[in-house]
Amino acid sequence: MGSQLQEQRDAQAIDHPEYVEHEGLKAWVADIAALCKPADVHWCDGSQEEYDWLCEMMVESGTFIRLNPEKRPNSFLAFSDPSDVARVEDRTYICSLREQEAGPTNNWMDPEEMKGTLEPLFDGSMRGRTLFVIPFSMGPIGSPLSIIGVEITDSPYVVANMRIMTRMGRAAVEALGADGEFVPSVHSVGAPLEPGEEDVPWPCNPDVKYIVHFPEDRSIWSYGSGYGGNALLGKKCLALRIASVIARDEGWLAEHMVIMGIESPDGEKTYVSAAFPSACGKTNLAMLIPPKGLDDWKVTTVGDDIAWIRKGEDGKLYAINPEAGFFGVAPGTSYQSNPNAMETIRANCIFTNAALTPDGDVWWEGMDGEPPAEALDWRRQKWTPADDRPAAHPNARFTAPASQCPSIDPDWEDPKGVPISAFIFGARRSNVVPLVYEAFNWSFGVYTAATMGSEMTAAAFGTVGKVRRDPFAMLPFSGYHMADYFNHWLQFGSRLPDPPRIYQVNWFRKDELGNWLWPGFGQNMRVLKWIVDRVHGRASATESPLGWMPSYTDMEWEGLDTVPPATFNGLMSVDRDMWKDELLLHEELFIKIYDRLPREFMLMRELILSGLWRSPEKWNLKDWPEE
Ligand code: O2Y
Ligand code: MN
Repeated sequence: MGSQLQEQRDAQAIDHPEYVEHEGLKAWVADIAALCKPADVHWCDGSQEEYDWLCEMMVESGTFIRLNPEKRPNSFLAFSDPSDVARVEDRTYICSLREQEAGPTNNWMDPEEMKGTLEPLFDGSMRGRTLFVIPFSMGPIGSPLSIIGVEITDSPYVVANMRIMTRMGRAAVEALGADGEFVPSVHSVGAPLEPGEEDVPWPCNPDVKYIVHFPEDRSIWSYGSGYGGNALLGKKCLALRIASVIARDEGWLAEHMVIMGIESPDGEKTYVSAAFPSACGKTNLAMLIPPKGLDDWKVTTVGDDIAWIRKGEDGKLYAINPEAGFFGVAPGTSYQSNPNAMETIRANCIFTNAALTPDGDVWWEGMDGEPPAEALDWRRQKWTPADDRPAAHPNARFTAPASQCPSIDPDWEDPKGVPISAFIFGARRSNVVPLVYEAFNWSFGVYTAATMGSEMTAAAFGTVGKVRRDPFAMLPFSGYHMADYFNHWLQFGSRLPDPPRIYQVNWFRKDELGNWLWPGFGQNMRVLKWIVDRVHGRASATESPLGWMPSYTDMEWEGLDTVPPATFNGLMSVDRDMWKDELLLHEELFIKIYDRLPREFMLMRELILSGLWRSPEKWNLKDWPEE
C-alpha cells in the first residue's frame, strides 16, 4: 500500500513539528494521510496541554464525561458503542507470508489479499476527522530493550489512552532520530463523516472489523473498533503479537506476564514473572498486599500484563514492562480485592463502560460498599440495583498511570530491566491441579505452561466451567505458530547457564461440596514465599508425580488458621484418574499443532504418566511414601 499514492502524497502538504527528522516517518505519514483523507493532521507531542485539550474536546463531543473533580480529579468516563466492548479474536489476523508460520491457532490470510481487502476500507476512512500521529516507545525511552512504534489513528480517545499506556510524543520521536526503526501501526474507527454529518460519542464500524498483523513487515492495521486491545496498538498488537515474532528472531521472550518484586524482611529482593489467563486475578497478584503473619514481607509491581525478557551478559534474565499504564478490568476491583489498584485509580484516569453515579463518580459490580441507589449504566440508561442487568459492562476498564500505583517498584523503569529468578504459571481449576508445584526442570516447566488450561467464567468464551487450553496465556497473542513458540522457549532455556525454576499455581481448587479450599488474594503470599525460599535454596520439597511440592510444614502458616493440614493435603493431592483424563486433554491442543510440536513433549507426557502409575491412586503428601 502506498507507492501508487506518490502523487497524492506530494499534493497533500503535511506539516510536521520541526523536531521530526525521520524522512521515512514523514513519508509514511503522508502516504497514510493520502489514503485515509482526513480533514486534518495532528502530530502528538505528548504534553499535558495537548492531553487537556483532547479531553476537553471529547467532553464537548460527548465521548467523555468529566467526573466530579472532588471525587475523581482529572478523570473521565467514556461509554462505548454496545457493539464495541472487547477484543475481537475472530477478527484478528496474523498475515505471515506463509500460512504455516501463523499456525492453526491464528486466523490467517495471504498478506497481499489482506492488503487488497484493507486498502478500500482505509481509503477515505478518516474523512471529516483528524488524523493523529502518535509516536510511542514500548519500554523506557532510550532503553536498549525498548521498541518504538508510531500509531496513526482517527480516534482522540485512543490518543488519550496511549498517553497513559505508553511513553508517547516528542520524546519518542527524538529517540527515533533520523533513521531509527519503528513499527508502523494504522488505526481507523472506520466511520468517516460526510460533510455536515453529526458525529456520535463512540464512532466505530459495527459491521466490519479487522485487527491485522504483518509479521514480516512488522506492521499493524486495525479497522472498525475503538476499544482497548483492538485500538491501543502498542499493547497486544505490538508488545505481544509483533514483539513475539521479533523476540523469536532475536532470541528473547515477549510474554503475557506480570513482573513483581518480592522483598523479604531482611531486604532481599527477588523478582518473578507470572502468566495467567484472564479471570485468574493476575492484577491482584501483581499488586498483592501480604497478609497478617507475613506483613514483614513486601510485594512491588513492575508490570501488570506484559514482560519483555532477555538474557543479560551475566547469563541471568532481565525483564522490562514495556507499558507505562494499566488497562485493568474494573468490575471486581475493590479495596477488599486490590487496595493498590483502588489507590492507583483515584485520579488522572480514563474509565470506559463503568457506571456513572449521581454524584459524578464511577461505580461497578464488586466495588466496596452498597451499590448506589441509582446510576447511569454503561448503555447510558437509568439503572437501579433492582434491575436485572449489570450497571458496568463486565469488561469495563480503567486506564491508569502505573506511576500512581502505591506498590510500584522503585526500579520499574530501569532501562536494563529487573533480574528474574522464577516463572509462575497459573490457571483456574476447581480440581486436578495442585495449589503449587515446582517443575522438575526447564523442559518440564515448558510442558506445564504449554498445557495450561483454565475454567471459563464468562459465557462469551464458551461453556462456563469448561476448561479452555491457553498455553502460556499466549494463545490469542503469539504472532507465530504456537508449537514454534514452545520450541523457542525450549531453545531459549537451553542457552541459560542457570535457568530460573518454573512453578505452576492454582488458587481456585474446591472440595467435593464446591467450597474453595484456598483463601486466595493476600494469602497467596504464602505460596510466593515458598517459591522465593526455593529459589534461594532454603525451602524443602517432596517429589511428586508432577514436580516438587511443599509439605504442610514447608509453608508459613502464622496468621492463617483456616487451612489445616487436612485441607492443605486436599489442595495438593493428585488424583490418578483425573490426571489420566487431563493428559488425554493435553492431546487436544497438541494434535492441532502436531507437525511442529517439540518431540520432548511426548516423552514428558510419558514420564508424568509413568510417575502417576507408580503412585497411589490418590497421591497425597500425607500418605507418601508410606503407601
Ligand atoms: O478487551 C480488551 O480490549 C482488553 S484486553 C486486555 C487488556 C488489558 C490486559 N489484558 C488484556 C487481555 O485480554 O489479556
Ligand atoms: Mn492481558
